[in-house]
Amino acid sequence: MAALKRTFCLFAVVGMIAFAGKPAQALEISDMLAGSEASANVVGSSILDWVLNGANHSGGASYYYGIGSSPEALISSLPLIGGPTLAGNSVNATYGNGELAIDFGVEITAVPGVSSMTVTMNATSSSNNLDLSIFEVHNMNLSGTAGDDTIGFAGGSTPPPPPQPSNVEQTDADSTFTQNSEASILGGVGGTDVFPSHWELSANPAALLALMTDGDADTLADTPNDTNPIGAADVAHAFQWDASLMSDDTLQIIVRKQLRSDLVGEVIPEPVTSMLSLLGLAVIGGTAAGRRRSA
Ligand SMILES: [Ca+2]
Ligand SMILES: [Ca+2]
Ligand SMILES: [Ca+2]
Repeated sequence: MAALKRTFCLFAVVGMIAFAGKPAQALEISDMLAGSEASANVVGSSILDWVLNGANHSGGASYYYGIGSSPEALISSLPLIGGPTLAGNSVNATYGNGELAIDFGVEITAVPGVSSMTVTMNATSSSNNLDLSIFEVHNMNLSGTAGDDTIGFAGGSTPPPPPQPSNVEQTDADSTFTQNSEASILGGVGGTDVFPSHWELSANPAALLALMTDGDADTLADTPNDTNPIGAADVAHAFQWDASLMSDDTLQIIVRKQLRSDLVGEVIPEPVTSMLSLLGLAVIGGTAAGRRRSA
């Protein structure tokens, strides 16, 4: 029954996406080993869920881009110019237009009790002085329960002011999620930066999402600026990577996520409205006041 409900939800989401003129394919990637299996459904630049041993631990992750003072938009709102290529436990697609091409890839692996997910984005500019921001909004709901999670930056990941933490950890009684990332200009000078430009950890996933869908350009608030955890609550996180690209520069961002849980569950589908909100297709009221990105 749960599987039927889940299928129905996906059809509904795909139908809405097709109606909205977005990429219409929901692609399931999975890794299955003896004693463990993990899977995720990817639609465009959104990852709808993250199932480990039958329990869904994610309310969804979405990836957005912004240029200069233009509003953020889903990466997959750009025209599809390559893929999607589905290869069992990974999917890749390229979205782009005359000034920018973004290769978006997701890979998932599993060993007993642990699933890892890597999201890789390669953004290549076709023009000089392209002020690009890439955003992630990810609402993990560990163990399938949204209200009892705590999130914070792991100690030692906070560099000198302004703090630019990297290692985020979310926990509840049964499961643990960790994430870090790195960004670099491929072939450029300056090496790899493990610290995102901006961040927000929040007990209000809808407010984080609203920043991406409110029609203006935002800069994440850099909160918290310490390692004090937030929760227990329905917590979520957002990161922002900024770069000024010259023609043919490629900004590479690699986001590494790990989920640990011994929970064995039955998949409980997210409400369709929640999925649509995640994809930025629903109208969101009560949005936070816009914070302009600096030029
Ligand atoms: Ca939970
Ligand atoms: Ca915005
Ligand atoms: Ca949550």
